[in-house]
Parts: sequence; structure tokens; C-alpha cells
Amino acid sequence: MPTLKLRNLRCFETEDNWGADHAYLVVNGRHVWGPTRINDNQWREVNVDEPFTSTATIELYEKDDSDPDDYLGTWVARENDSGEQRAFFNADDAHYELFYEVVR
Ligand SMILES: [Ca+2]
Ligand SMILES: [Ca+2]
Ligand SMILES: [Ca+2]
Repeated sequence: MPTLKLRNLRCFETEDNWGADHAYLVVNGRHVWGPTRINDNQWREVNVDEPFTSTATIELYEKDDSDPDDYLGTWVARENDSGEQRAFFNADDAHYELFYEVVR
């Protein structure tokens, strides 16, 4: 079974207008990482391994306390992705990149 190895998350622009975002990741419907504070031009280690079959749907969200969490985008990783890959999340005027690898 292939394994999705999530390496690190880079934030170029947060969703929140004031202060840091609280980013979290969901893979195939499962909450796998975060929420973790991250601000513009920062990065965070993720280091999550998630086995999957065929495709893995990665979603990034931003947690808010006083209103619903914000959806920042979806990236689909595939079984035959080879080498280091970069996923982009650009919804809601945010800009994040996630480095990952698929190991078979
Ligand atoms: Ca927000
Ligand atoms: Ca927030
Ligand atoms: Ca919100």
C-alpha cells in the first residue's frame, strides 16, 4: 500500500487578516495534523505518514473560534507521484504550499 508522507507546510499568506492562522490538514476525511499556529513566510514540520489506496485527497483548513473554520483548498496525491511533490492551497485569498512524497 502506498504511503503519503507529508513533510512540511509553508505559509506565504495567511487567511486571517490579523495575526497567525491555525492551520490543520485532513487526508481522505481524517484529521491528521494541527491546528498549528503559522504566519506569513513561516513554515512548520508536518511529518505525518498516511497509507492510502490509489489517491489521497488532502484538504487544508484554518481554524477559527468565533466563526466557522475556513476551507483553504484541496490537492489530490496519486499513487504514481514520484519524488518530492508540492501541493498548492489558494482558496480564500490564502497561499500555502505543502511538500510531500509518495512512497511505495
Ligand atoms: Ca479565519
Ligand atoms: Ca483563525
Ligand atoms: Ca472563518
